Amino acid sequence: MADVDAALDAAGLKNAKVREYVKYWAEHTGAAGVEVISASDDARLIRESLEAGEIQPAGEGLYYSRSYVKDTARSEERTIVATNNPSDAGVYNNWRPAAEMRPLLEQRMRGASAGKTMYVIPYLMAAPGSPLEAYAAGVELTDHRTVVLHMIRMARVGVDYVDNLADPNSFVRAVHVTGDLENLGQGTPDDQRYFVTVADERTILHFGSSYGGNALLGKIAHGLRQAAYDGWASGKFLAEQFMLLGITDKQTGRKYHICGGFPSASGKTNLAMTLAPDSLGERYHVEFYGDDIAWLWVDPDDGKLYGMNPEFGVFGVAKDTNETTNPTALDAIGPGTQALFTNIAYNELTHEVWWEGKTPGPPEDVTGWRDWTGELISERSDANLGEPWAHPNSRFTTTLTTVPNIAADFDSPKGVPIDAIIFGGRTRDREPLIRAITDLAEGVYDGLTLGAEATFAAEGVEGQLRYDPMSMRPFMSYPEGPYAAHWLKIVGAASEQPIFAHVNWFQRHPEDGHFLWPGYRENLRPLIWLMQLKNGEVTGRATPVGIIPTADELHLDGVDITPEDLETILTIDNARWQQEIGFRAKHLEQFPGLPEEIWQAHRRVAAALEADITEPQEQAPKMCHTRRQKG
Ligand code: OXD
Ligand code: MN
Repeated sequence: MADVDAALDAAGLKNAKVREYVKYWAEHTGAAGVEVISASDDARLIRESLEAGEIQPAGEGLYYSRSYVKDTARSEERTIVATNNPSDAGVYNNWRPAAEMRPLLEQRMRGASAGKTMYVIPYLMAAPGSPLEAYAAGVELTDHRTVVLHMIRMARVGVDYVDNLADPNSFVRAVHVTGDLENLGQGTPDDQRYFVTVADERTILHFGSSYGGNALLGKIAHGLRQAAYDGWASGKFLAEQFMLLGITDKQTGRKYHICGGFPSASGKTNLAMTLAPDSLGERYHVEFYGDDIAWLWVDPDDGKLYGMNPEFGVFGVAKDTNETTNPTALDAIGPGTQALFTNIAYNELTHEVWWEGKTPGPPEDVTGWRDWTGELISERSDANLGEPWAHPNSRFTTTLTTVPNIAADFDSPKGVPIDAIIFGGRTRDREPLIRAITDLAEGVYDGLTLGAEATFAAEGVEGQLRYDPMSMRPFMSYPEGPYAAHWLKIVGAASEQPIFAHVNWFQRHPEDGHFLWPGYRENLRPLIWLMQLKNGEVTGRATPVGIIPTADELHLDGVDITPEDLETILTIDNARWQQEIGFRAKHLEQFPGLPEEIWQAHRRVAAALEADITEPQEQAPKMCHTRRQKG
């Protein structure tokens, strides 16, 4: 039996509420010992993990780990938001009564950490001094040392973050118990895993995984689900799965901040870490704030909308990260950064790492290389030769400060004023390069109807999106109607309204399928146009679904694009849009209590499209023709 008091005393942890919580769970899970963690413990924990074989060296100051083969991603089906109020049930939050889930999780966790150390990780999901600090403190308890290493990179970790709380009880209780991974029936009808946020009790209970968002509880469970619920319940803020970047115009000295949501596989991390294209580098400097989460609020003193990234690190998808797609990320996981890799391919002789898309092909000499499951590549059977070396959801974990263009004020407690909120899916047709929206309700409507193409045909109707409102579908913690109302209320309170925009880097040629826009660093150009539009320096062209740049308003020097492709991505395909409006109506009808402003926005856009179709030749001669052929 662990001597909890001795461990807490040794760490100088005084908060009586935290001590009570740790004692309860140490006893309940049967942990053999308790250890309180601060970020300064990292080097020691790394040494211990290397000695125990839990991680392996991957070059100077770099480390590699593998997770259990059936534990490689978040599980949406096993993730639940529980509260004491049935009216908190939404379409996406998988709501269950707290009175049902708490006992179930307690039962799963009873004695389940026997023989293991319980690590106590006090953390803060904010810069200290943030106006949202009261919602940011938490204490994760975990029985997995690699999870501790990840949390130290992803959150601000230390005893002081919970010892000086204005209200000693106002920390999120985040309990992570790994369980017997080999006997949990992952993905079967007898699945034992549960990932539960008891939102109105500010308690997170995750059982049955040691991977990513299932186990690093500061990130998604607290930073998104719990924080979104707290932001709504307090009426004070929004917590969204958004990236956040800054653009400085060196000529005028003005700095802009843009945040926004992208469903997975739509290039959010690459955009967050982008650099200015060479030809614009003299004038514009881009800074990185965050790639995954933003909390947004209005400062009552100046009436501006502010945003901040509550995380302290990046948990990025490794696949396809390379010098073209994301050179900044490669620097952030280079020698000496203390980055941790999970589930990529590893060479046990040279300690090199590799993932699909890092280089055009895998290393030619396969000596020493093992795939993410630990199999030697040289021993693969013929049937397995074509299998990926890295898991598609393999990751790198590194702190924000390793990112070369991290913003100088990333740690500012005040946050940064938000100029624009953008949404972007992966859409092969219909969505232009960028369309700006100046009306709040239309902007929120656009976020609610965000989606990405279904990844395989069986999942959906041709041309129909898998909707992912605000890119929050897996993280919604309260019902969608009140969620939309809360958006209107928070952003509506700002005296200076942000501009909204929808972007799409992924439109393809209907015949040969090539991407019409080169993407990556060039994506800065439409964002610069958006800032110029907000400043009244350009006017764009009004369409039923927003304002689109004219070709000469975009700074296109050095961009490899044909005039035809450019015209296509700066045009509205009215027929496809009218079809989309039908899909949208069905999507929104699922959400009871959706504010009337959202329905009015929907009807306004629908009516504008109908009015517009009477003049298709003027609107988009080429585009309409091509798309109709496609059917
Ligand atoms: C996610 C993540 O799962 O950011 O969305 O890890
Ligand atoms: Mn994410």
